[in-house]
Amino acid sequence: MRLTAVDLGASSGRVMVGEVGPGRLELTEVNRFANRPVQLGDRLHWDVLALFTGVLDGLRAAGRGGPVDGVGIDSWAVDVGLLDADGALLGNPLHHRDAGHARGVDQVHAVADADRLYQVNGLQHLPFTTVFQLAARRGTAQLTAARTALLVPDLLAHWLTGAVSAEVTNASTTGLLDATTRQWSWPLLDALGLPRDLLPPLVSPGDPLGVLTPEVLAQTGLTGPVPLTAVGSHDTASAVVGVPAATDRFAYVSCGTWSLVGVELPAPVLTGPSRAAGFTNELGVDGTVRYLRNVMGLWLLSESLRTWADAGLPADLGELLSAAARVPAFTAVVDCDDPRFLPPGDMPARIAALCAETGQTPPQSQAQTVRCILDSLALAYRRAVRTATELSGTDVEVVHVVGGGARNTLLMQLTADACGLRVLAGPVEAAALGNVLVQARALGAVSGGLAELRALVRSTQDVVRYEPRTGSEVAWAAIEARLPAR
Ligand code: ADP
Ligand code: LRH
Repeated sequence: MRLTAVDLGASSGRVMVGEVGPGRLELTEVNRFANRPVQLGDRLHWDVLALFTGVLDGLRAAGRGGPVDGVGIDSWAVDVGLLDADGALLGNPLHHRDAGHARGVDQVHAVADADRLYQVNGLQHLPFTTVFQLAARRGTAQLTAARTALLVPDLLAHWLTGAVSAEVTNASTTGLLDATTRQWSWPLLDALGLPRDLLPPLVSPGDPLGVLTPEVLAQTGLTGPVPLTAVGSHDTASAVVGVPAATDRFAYVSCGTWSLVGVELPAPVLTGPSRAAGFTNELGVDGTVRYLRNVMGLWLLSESLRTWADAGLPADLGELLSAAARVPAFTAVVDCDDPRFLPPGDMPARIAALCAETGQTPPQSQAQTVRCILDSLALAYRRAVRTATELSGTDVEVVHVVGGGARNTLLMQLTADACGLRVLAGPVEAAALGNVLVQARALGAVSGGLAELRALVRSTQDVVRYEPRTGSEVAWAAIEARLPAR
């Protein structure tokens, strides 16, 4: 079966063709396009129509290579497009890095304090979670006119097929889904004064969403009917499906612009210590719980590169990573999750400021800045993996790293050293693989549970192994003691 995965990340969108069958999983990229946020006045937006164009271009390219048997869409979480009563998009979706969302936090906490909210939605406090975004926009002309809020993959699915739905893995990131019942939390919505029908009916990965509209078929040159299947539409949910685990005892780092670090569980952990440690209970494919922590991730690095490029300084990723491998470790480490890193801006300056604040000598060169980022990320992964296992009462023997960051050999070795565990790095395109696998299973090309899907990934995709180096635990314990846990 020849299936198309649309996978939209914060840094790029990609359309991939997956050829899937028993013992077969081959992925080919047919379109990749930049995903560039647009600052308009004081608000930061996604250019969702440019992304839709990238999707159409990708579908057209997919069709040039052969028949397209199906499509699935996943993207980053949290952000929504608002539709009016005629189904028209009310402005571009706001980016979660927009500073204005935080205004909603107090409004939500006025109806459900942080403890209560965690009991309901089980999410790490992040100031941009959809519930805060919507609360901050109450009373605006836009939200008043809105009849439907669609998460980004659901919005694209709507434009491709007409379907109006909310796929549940991504719905679980909104803060409006009850982590226990896995249904929309009407009491929370009512307390916030948000209309219930703003939220569309929930669907699950594997559910059929419809077929591409005649307009889309005409625009892409595809021959219908082409079914769109709900996948783990949250990119992290699809990425976790694409983890090539051979055991249940694994932790994962979905390592892209964000790093999502955690374990897979059958049920949520909604305890006070879990909330205090900033752990989230998002839903995974097949009813699993993704018990994880959002770590600021390679955003620190990509924004540093952008800052340097704008200043006319060298900004080649490969060269800077090689240089970072040559500078001494642990010159300085920062708390990657400091909220000051969230918005776009001058990361090297912010890193230097944080080093000074914590009594450390700030990095003196670009290579030292990169090294500081990578050491700090590995430290954050160590803490998140250990805390996830402690709080969930699980035990892990290996850390799987998927996403673009799996290409970063220095970061992978540091992660193995910091966690004191074997790291298996790859596949880079785990989200697209998880996307096509869930489609393939729904359409009958493969069968089995997550273990069988992962076995197929394992037998077909390249993975690189990193072992912790002798003596690293002493060094990492010392470095951990230097920075208090958040
Ligand atoms: P997203 O899905 O959030 O857009 P990706 O999974 O595509 O993110 O990962 C992007 C990140 O992967 C980049 O910020 C970069 O740090 C890292 N990356 C990509 N290619 C390489 C490479 N060749 N070497 C090292 N790191 C890489
Ligand atoms: C990663 C991701 C992450 C969310 C963030 C908004 O791409 O989906 O899981 O928290 O984007």
